[in-house]
Amino acid sequence: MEVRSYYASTLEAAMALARRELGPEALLIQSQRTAPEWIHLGKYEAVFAGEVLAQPAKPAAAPSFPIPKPANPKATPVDLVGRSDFRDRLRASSPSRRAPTPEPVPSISCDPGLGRKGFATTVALVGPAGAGKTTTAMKIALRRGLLESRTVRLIAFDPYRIGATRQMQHFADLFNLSFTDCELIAQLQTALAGGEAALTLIDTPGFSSNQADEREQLAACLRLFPEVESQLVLRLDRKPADNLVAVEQFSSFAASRLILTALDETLELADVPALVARANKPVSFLGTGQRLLEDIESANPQRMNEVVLHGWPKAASAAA
Ligand SMILES: Nc1nc2c(ncn2[C@@H]2O[C@H](COP(=O)(O)OP(=O)(O)O)[C@@H](O)[C@H]2O)c(=O)[nH]1
Ligand SMILES: [Mg+2]
Repeated sequence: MEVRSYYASTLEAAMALARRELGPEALLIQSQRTAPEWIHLGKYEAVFAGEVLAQPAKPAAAPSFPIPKPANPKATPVDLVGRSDFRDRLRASSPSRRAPTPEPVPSISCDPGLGRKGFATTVALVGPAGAGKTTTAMKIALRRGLLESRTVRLIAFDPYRIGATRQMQHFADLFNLSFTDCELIAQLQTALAGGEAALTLIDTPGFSSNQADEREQLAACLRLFPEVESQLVLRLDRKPADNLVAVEQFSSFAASRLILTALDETLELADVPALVARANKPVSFLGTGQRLLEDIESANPQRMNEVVLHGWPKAASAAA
């Protein structure tokens, strides 16, 4: 696993360079305008993590990540987290730094929490395929785990797609996190019964509509563990009707919060209040892009108000 910076005159070009060298599974950790001392390399920097492909299409035009690489590659993540610009950008992107807007929307309840009271924080991310469960788990692991110096444990359960858990495995390797890959419900049960961390995140598969039995089996397994809180992940660029169906389909998980992703991919957000009302649970987090570091926000009513009224990214610029 390598962490590399790619520089180019546009962000898209920097990302294309990274994908060519690290492949489509590479994780975008951070993107930004290049710091003045590196500006000669390109106006934009994209920091990616991934495996260098055996035969890149072209020799790397990109320099390696501009921090000294330790002899032990496992130490790289610590350096990444310790990088001052990594932390500064996180603070700068924190919603709490943004000017509050006066008009709350009482109809959208928000509760940006994790886990159940009285238990070690253990959260299962459930929802349809492609909703952003895996990405959000990694974002939460970074923001609410590593950067708050909490021990993090990742559990991935996805027996249905070959290689489905590989991306999370890469992520865990990169940041030296405990990772358990479960292919059977029994393995998941054993994993939940043992092991401890301040924050445990369980990534689950996106069941198709003909996998109701498998879905119910997983829900029943999670119910055996009172410490597990399920959060339902829904993608806002889906048809509103499909999200309403998903709310019903995943009802046996008794999710206590909603995570809404892909805010950045749609301007049509007028249905969000109705969706949240139907789900009858507060919104905890908003996914606003693919970048693991910056593209997650804690939900709050004012922010939801802006987003519903002005869409994204208008709301973002209004709040910045
Ligand atoms: N634009 C955008 N893409 C996202 C967001 N969250 C996840 N994605 C992307 O959506 C795709 C599916 O996400 P993934 O986490 O694998 O979904 P899962 O099947 O629910 O685990 C990936 O390409 C992610 O990078 C988001 O908030 N905005
Ligand atoms: Mg996934």
